[in-house]
Amino acid sequence: MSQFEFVRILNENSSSKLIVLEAKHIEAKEDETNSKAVVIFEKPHFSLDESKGLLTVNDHSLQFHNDVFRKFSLYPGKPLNTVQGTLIYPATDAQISKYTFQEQFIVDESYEDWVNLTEPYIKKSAFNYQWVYNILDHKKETERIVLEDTDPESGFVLLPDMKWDGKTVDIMYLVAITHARDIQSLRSLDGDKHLKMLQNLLEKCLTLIETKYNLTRDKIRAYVHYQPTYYHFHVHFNHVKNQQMTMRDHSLKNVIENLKVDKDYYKKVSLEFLVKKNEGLYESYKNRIESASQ
Ligand code: M7G
Repeated sequence: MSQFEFVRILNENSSSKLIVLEAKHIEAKEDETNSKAVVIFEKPHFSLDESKGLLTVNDHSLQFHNDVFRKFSLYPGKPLNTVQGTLIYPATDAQISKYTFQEQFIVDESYEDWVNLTEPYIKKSAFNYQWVYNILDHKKETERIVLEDTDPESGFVLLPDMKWDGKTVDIMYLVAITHARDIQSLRSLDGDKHLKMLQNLLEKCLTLIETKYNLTRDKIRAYVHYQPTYYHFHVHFNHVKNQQMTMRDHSLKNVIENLKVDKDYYKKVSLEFLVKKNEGLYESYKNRIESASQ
């Protein structure tokens, strides 16, 4: 981190105790394009042991005292003063944009909109899926894999999401990535082709998580994002306590049920999603959004 200097705040969130900065490499030349970084600082979740340790911290100052209410600032040492840092370097403009606070709009996307506006944007953007292929090809994060089904059509790799420390079960966050490389998103799903794969993935991942993390399945949320950031099909697995539900979440169980009712369900329904003003996809829907606000 000391190789980077502050450029600007991209976002901050007081409820999740998070700040996102743009930084640049200290040795970067003025016109160098590859020198930008995104740095995320987060105050980590407290474990029971840590909170016991905090009770014994002597170094503190009293902020106020009123009747039975006292508020302190505590100054603990290691490891209780840990701050988690995530570094994305070099960061593309798209990544910087993704982490920058922006006005948001709801788009109601019909299947025709997907074909005419969204999919062309995805093709044009030529997203980089290297991290996904590195995992599927066992080139990176191999030791973090907790389950793999190697079947090229119905198989997947399950591993801790980048956002999880891999330890605190209350904030469990795993991601299952399909071996099939041609499923972009919910819109690609076809009941005839993909139902077995989805059922296989859901059942095997839930069974593994139940055993490995000692959780019952009513504590595990399995869902797909629409729109995702990465258009290679993957499923998020969270502890119900972790992560607020968002508009992007589509429960995998519901997805399976919808495809059972109609194999072309996701080629018929309209799907709502949020788009930020600084995202590439906003441009595709700009006319519609602007004319709605006039
Ligand atoms: P998404 O729904 O496409 O986008 O999910 P989101 O990031 O907006 O949720 C992709 C998921 O993959 C996210 O939960 C990321 O945290 C996770 N992820 C992204 N990268 C680059 C990595 C990585 O390199 N390793 C792992 N294990 N997870 C990643």
